Amino acid sequence: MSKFQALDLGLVVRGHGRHYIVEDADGRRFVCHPRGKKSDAVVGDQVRFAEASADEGVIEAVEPRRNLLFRQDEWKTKSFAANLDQLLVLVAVEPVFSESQLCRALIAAESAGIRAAIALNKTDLPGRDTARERLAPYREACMGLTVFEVALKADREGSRATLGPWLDGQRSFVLGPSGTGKSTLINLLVQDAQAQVGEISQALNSGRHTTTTTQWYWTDATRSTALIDSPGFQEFGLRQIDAAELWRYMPDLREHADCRFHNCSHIHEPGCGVRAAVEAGQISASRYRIYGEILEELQRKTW
Ligand SMILES: Nc1nc2c(ncn2[C@@H]2O[C@H](COP(=O)(O)OP(=O)(O)OP(=O)(O)O)[C@@H](O)[C@H]2O)c(=O)[nH]1
Ligand SMILES: [Mg+2]
Ligand SMILES: [Zn+2]
Repeated sequence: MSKFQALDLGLVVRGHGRHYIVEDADGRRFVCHPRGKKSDAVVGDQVRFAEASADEGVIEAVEPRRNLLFRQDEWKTKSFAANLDQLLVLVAVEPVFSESQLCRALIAAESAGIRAAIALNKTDLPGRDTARERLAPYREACMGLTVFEVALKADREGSRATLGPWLDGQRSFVLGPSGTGKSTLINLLVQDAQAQVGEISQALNSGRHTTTTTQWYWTDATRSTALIDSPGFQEFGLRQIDAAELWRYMPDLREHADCRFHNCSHIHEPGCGVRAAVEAGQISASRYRIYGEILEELQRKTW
């Protein structure tokens, strides 16, 4: 029997620098510090912890993870969360989303083995048709993804009905650029969440992120459905991915990677199935362009 088995098992629901909020099986919450200097727990982790008082504890160990969603920029690795069932990438009609960032988030999920869906928010705004068109290559017919359309603030009931069934019973991470409505979604589905929503920073046009920490919310009293709110991201490095493997994490490229050379980079080789599919309009030109950009970035890696 491991020496940790006498300890409480808890779920990390929030991380804040050197301390964590850990929830035990009864829903009690503890402010926990990690034993020793190193703190590598992330939201969604199961941890073994020792109670130090009624509401404080010490994390002794992090249990093995089922998966970990993270990005790796040039200088640092940023873990989003662990042990997820699914990822909801939330984009909006406004601010206009970067397709490159959308691709990157989806690649990170695919390589971590986490299923994903996209939701387009603020469909009450006039740019809706353009945004919808830009998402066409991601829909079921092309890439097998579900693309939801919602107006989390303008049509609360409709949005709840659209997303509710997909989220029900799952642990979903909500990821997206700043200002897309992630916290608005949390507030819609979680009673008393009171996640701060970005009216103020938007009014000042300061470009500041409203949400600054990743946080776990249960939508129901039985704690079977969870939503994880996160700060908007700007950078999304994928340095964890081997350049030669990149295409495997883009399902539309993967589907057509029937190439003459087994180590085809799908950029310049003759007899490339991916390029043929791009020319035939079966792979979107913008997705292929983004593939090339990310590939170049990964090939420039200096280690
Ligand atoms: N027009 C419109 N605005 C919306 C809708 N949903 C949310 N918003 C607004 O979008 C702004 C940003 O919403 P937030 O929920 O704070 O966005 P966020 O993704 O949490 O942003 P960060 O925390 O900075 O990452 C707020 O002003 C919301 O009121 C919608 O359906 N339509
Ligand atoms: Mg937010
Ligand atoms: Zn090829």
